[in-house]
Amino acid sequence: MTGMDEVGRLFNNNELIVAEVLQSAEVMKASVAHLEPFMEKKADDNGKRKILLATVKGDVHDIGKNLVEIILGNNGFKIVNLGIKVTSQELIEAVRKENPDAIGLSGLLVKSAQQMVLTAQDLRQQEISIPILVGGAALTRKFTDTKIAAEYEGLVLYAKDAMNGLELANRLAKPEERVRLTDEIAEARAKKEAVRLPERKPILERVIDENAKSDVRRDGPIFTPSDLDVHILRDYKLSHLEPYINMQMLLGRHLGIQGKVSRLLEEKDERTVELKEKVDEFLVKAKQNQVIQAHGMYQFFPAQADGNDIVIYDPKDKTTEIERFSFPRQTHKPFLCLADYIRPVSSGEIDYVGFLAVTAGHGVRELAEQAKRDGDYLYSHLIQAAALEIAEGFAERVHQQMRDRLGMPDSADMTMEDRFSAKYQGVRVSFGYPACPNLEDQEKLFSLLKPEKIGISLTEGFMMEPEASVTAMVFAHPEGRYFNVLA
Ligand code: B12
Repeated sequence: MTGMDEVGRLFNNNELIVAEVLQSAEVMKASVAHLEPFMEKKADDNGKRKILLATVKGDVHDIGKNLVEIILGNNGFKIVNLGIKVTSQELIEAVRKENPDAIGLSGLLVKSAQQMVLTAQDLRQQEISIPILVGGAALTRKFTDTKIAAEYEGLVLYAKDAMNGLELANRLAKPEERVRLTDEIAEARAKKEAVRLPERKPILERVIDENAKSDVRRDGPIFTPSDLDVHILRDYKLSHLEPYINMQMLLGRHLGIQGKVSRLLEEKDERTVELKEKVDEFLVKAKQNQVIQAHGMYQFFPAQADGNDIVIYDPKDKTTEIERFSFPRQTHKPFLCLADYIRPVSSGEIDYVGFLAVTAGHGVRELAEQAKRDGDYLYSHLIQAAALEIAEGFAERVHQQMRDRLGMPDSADMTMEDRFSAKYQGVRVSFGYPACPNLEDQEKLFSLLKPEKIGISLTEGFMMEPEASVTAMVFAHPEGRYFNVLA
């Protein structure tokens, strides 16, 4: 079996493991190099197989786009990777220069999906109509069909993951399949159009009951932090973060193991154990060579609730308003709003909220790029995936320290599993997630905490650079929990 056949087999296998594909792509490197002249020729001859890949303006998401690059690149497509934060202008220039057969657009956030609509408009204005493949965590088929495709002359295809992207790209490359694909898409969209349900009203347009109130207790004890100083945790030891890495996310979501990772490890499932060993090897290497640099910070602020707002006061005098967050309230029972977790202004008592920012992403992009150039695809993906999950683990760790400072430490028998399931007192929410969906609030958090001090910056799309970064707001309220204001 040739390397190419081997990858083909894995792609056709429903039980596919991302890591296996990447390893097999490594095995293939030699044969691909051998085939390259042929592929280039094919690309130049009929111009069918060149794809421009870009993460849209304002977005630094790299890992998803890179997976697509590796997988398509090892399947005979010539990929021109334009990188992250690519503006329409840069894309248009690249289309003119490279004359590709398709464009692949990636983005992590809802804002990036909206940016794809603008990008499609800009391309159309320049009379570009080659097919566009779009993908990203916050993107949906519906948004693609109703919003992005509506602004473009050519085909716009939604890829739910990299394998699906490959399948679509393969179909686009075959003229008769391309016609069939175009027909299928048109038919599916027409069908949906015919049975279209009335659109749900956006959250702000829904009728809001002014008197809606949750039952959250407003007069319980106040948890006062030990200080209101800025705490900076530079070069945090990876060995201290290791227990906080969620292996279900790393091995499951990022490396493609299906099922409960802890159970599979207990049962000594061969593939899971093998991959876990690879992760462990990576972590040993990362600790020795400081491959991952983890920096974090947190601070508590005096605060009060004013209706659905949370007012933040200057830590020095606890009376001067320095920031104000407005949070949406659920339009259905139990009518929760984050402001309910803080003492109201009317109580006359000062309460507290905390903010944190962490990153584990410095230098990761460069290392992943290098590994990709060396043909070490699994390592390239692993370093990015590990950095993302280390950042999330670091947020968990910092949150635990903050609970200690609030005088409400976890019980001695709390397991990491319990922490991942948020079975501690209080709640940690991140802007952009369902209880506080307004990503623009990142700007306010940045003005309060100044995560630039640990090397995190905010893009025009309100995304943090480096990619492996997390921010959060921390509440001590015993009833604090996750909820969704959009549902
Ligand atoms: C893991 C995760 C994280 C990780 C890693 C993020 C990352 N870069 O992947 C960490 C912890 C770092 C993180 C951070 C944040 N996150 Co987050 N995260 C997720 C989660 C749970 C999964 C994302 C994931 O699978 N990533 C792995 C990559 C490989 O997957 P992917 O990008 O989807 O790419 C695949 C496909 O989409 C497709 N694809 C992608 N691009 C392309 C392009 C082409 C051409 C093709 C063919 C295919 C394709 O192929 C890829 C491989 O199969 C999602 C929710 C979800 N269920 O999707 C939320 C989610 C993306 N996060 C969200 C948010 C809000 C954040 C933060 C802003 C929170 C915060 N305040 O800190 C930050 C932003 C980070 C930053 N740098 O600014 C929101 C975004 C919503 C919004 N309002 O925009 C989501 C949707 C959760 C939610 N339901 O609200 N997050």
